[in-house]
Amino acid sequence: MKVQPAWTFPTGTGKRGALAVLLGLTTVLGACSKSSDLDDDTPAPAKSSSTGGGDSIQAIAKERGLSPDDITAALKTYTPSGTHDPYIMFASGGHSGQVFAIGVPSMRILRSIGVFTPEPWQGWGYPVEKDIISAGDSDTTPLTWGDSHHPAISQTNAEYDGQFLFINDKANARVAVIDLKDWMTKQIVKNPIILNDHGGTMVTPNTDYIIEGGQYGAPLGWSYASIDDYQKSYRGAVTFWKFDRAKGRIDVDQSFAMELPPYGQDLFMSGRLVSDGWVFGNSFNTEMATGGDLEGKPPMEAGASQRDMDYMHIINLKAAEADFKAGKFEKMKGFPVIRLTTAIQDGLLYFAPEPKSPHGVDVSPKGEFIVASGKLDPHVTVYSFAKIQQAIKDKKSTPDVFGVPVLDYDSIKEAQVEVGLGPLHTQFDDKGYAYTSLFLDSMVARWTLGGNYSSLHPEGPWKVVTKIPVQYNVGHICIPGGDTAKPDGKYLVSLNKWSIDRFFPTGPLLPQNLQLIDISQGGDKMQILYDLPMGIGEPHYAQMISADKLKPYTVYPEIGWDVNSGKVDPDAALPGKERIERRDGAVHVYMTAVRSHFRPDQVVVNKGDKVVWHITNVERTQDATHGFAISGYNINLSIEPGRAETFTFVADRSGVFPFYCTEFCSALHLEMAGYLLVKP
Ligand code: RUQ
Ligand code: CUA
Repeated sequence: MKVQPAWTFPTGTGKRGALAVLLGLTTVLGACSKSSDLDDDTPAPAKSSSTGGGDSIQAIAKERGLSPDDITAALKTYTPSGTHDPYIMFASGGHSGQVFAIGVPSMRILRSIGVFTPEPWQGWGYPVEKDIISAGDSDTTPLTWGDSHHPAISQTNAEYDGQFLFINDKANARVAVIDLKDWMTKQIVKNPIILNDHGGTMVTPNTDYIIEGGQYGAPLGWSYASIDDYQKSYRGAVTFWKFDRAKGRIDVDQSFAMELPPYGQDLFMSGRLVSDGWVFGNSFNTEMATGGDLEGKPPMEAGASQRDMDYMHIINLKAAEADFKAGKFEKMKGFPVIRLTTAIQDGLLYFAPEPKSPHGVDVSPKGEFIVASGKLDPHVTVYSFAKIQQAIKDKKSTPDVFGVPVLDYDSIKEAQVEVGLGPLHTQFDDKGYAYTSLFLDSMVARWTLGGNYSSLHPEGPWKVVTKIPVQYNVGHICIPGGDTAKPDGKYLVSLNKWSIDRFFPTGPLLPQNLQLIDISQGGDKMQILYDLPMGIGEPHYAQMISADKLKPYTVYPEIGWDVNSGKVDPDAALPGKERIERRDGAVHVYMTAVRSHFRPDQVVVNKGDKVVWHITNVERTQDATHGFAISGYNINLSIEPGRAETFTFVADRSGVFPFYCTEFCSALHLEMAGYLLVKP
């Protein structure tokens, strides 16, 4: 299919003049270009220095079939070599198990971060971080992948602080902590009572807790119960992982869970400012459908979408924390769980009816509204936190089958906004607009918030202002700070699930399409600027932060740095002290790496020896990373400047095994090698 340029040159004015007029670019062109002499066959206006470069842009635009909109989009995203992006977006990798960092607006992929899946380029899991990855192993099965879904940047006072990044693994109910000083995963915790999660990770406004909601109802603690006993024996849960910021780790001993009905909990979101201390979550299977299609029962998805209303979960986290500290919990697999009966009795849990198979639950910047999207309802429903509090006080509720108070819908509803088909997720900007992704419509709707935001809108409150088509099947959307008290309304990224005709078909498996949209102007103006094909994973959600809030190391602070403890390893290999010694029944190798050699470059052991190998990159130069690989032993490390690593293996195969540096680090990179000799 040939694409026609949407725009042709007006006649009579000369292409260059027309282009400049259309783009309003006269001064830009004049300021940065020399006079041109390109293949323009219309008489050019007088060659003055103010319009001198127009011909070349015009010729390129013509040749490439670019419209004025294309050209403005290019100008808004082009990031000249050597300049940096003002925003960094962290996107989950879906079932690749990783996280991707992307510069915005250039949409250049800057890095992947190994999390739940071993990743050879970073040496992630070969063999050093195996213990971190395997922290979530189920009793018998080693895990080598995850389904990363929702990244969360740590917050201070309900704003991103750029210190840590958290992410969940839906497949195995794990939560990972990434330190944004070196962009490395430091910890993975496995939820001991649930097998999968979805409503994670979201953080409370000062990152006291990382929230992890479960998803599919199951007997808690990985136990067995007949599916016929679903209502009696199956449960949902939400877990509050306590974060110790000073240590940069989750403090498992201060963490707890709350038992919930088996309603298919979905996303969770923390309240903030006026709703600080409260947490909101969705559910989509209050029908408690269990499938059984072979037995003639309704299939899962039909069974789970029969009722008009499901329940938004409203949790008083402050009160739950007090109950936990008062010991009002039971231990399950050694993990504290506040039982459902306690949650009901102590007023920790309320429900709000929400139409129909809801998915996203999002809190407005100042925390006063909660927006729920029903996938099968063309509206988003907006609840007022103040009204929720009033209804709780007035006991305007009736119990559900488990006894959880269901608040009166009409008393707590603030508004319903008809946004379109398949609403999923909502983000907010700095101009009082909300944006909701529409999966079925393949659009993003911009609508006005009411309440305190009303004065910002001549259009009136709770009104759709415009919708922009995206390509195609959008899931999450991401605005810098779009889920914080301080959103920044310049860009929106639409994380589309299908890309169909957008790129050259890469076989039957196509990339995802992340589309960058300019939302800097209000009203009905939104413009798609760029398509980023993501061919290395399936991002679900992303969070974007102003780059100046990130303060990463350029090299590790000192030579011999242990990336896990965050200080110098007392047993690190150091320059001048390289050696091989036998002690405690093992061979200890102390090796340094520097351009362009390893010292020692010969290591001789006996077959069957246990080898403890310490290696330190002693470089102080930024980007002087060395790799380290031993052929035949599946050993592969990335050692950034200053970093010290230790790995252990049994030399169970005799032979001669070259080791070499895998990063093209210097002119003599190929010579950066040596031999491991294992004597029979
Ligand atoms: S969600 S399917 Cu975040 Cu829309 Cu996971
Ligand atoms: Cu070091 Cu190549």
